[in-house]
Amino acid sequence: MHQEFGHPKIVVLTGAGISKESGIDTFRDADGLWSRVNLEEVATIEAWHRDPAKVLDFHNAGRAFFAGRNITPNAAHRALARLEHEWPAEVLVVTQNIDLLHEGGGSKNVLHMHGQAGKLRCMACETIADSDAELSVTTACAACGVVGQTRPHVVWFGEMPLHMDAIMAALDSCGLFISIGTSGAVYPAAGFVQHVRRKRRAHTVELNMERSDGYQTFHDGIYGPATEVVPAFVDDLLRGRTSHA
Ligand code: BJW
Repeated sequence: MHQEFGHPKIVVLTGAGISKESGIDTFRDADGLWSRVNLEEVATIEAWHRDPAKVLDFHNAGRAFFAGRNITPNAAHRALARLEHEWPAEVLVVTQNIDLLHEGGGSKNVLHMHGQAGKLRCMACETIADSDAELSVTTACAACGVVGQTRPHVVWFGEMPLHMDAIMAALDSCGLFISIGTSGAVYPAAGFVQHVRRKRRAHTVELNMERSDGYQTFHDGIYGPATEVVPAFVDDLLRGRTSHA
């Protein structure tokens, strides 16, 4: 059993909805990013090969957005940090978000499966560098000097998400899977709930503003703004007032 005195290991999958109340737009809501830009043109590996300047313009605009606002962790991020610190067994946050609000909220055990803001990667030498620099097709890699191959350290459609071995190992040993603020539209993250149910009968709960695409796969669903439902759910878990089996 992957439990510590009756407390299962927990994997929390988060998506853009958890950061919405911190001022960051989601992707697929009516006012989301994909209502304003064509994802095929800015967030696919094909787009990078076809028109890197356009992809980098999108990245630079996002970078300017973050820089111009005071974006801070909200009560949902802080509640997950509290869960990690007070739960007797391991709590891992697997986030699809590139923002660093989980870390800012105090979580230590976080994997960014779709990459991370503030990092760049060279397609020529694979060096990952901490940098928030604006990028253009004439940018040279600081490590290998190759021009035009430095890109944001994010995962586009058609690319393999990061940390998949560690994520699958955590899913295979968790007894409670919690999904927060994600539409369930993007794989492989959208398939994690089926995986944990099939593989080891973990209890599964979704917390979201509305039912996600795969809501019927979860045992339980709690709906409302993340800043309200996540702290209340964490409180209930820590006080033993909610079932995790
Ligand atoms: C609130 C709230 C509040 C609002 N409180 N909640 C055909 C079938 C199946 C799969 C495929 C297929 N063709 C291709 C694929 C694979 C493809 C895919 O899934 N496509 C689908 C669109 C069909 N996936 C990939 O290509 C991935 N790679 C891959 O699969 O590799 C192969 C592989 C195989 C086997 C194992 C492993 C790998 C890569 C996906 C890369 C995604 N990249 C992006 C962009 C990052 C770049 C950037 O940011 O610049 O990542 S896309 C975008 O979507 C971003 C997000 O992380 C991701 C998920 O979005 P998320 O977080 O769910 O946001 P939303 O907006 O969709 O939902 C927000 C939710 O919050 C909503 O439900 C709201 O209601 C809620 N909400 N306010 C609580 N206050």
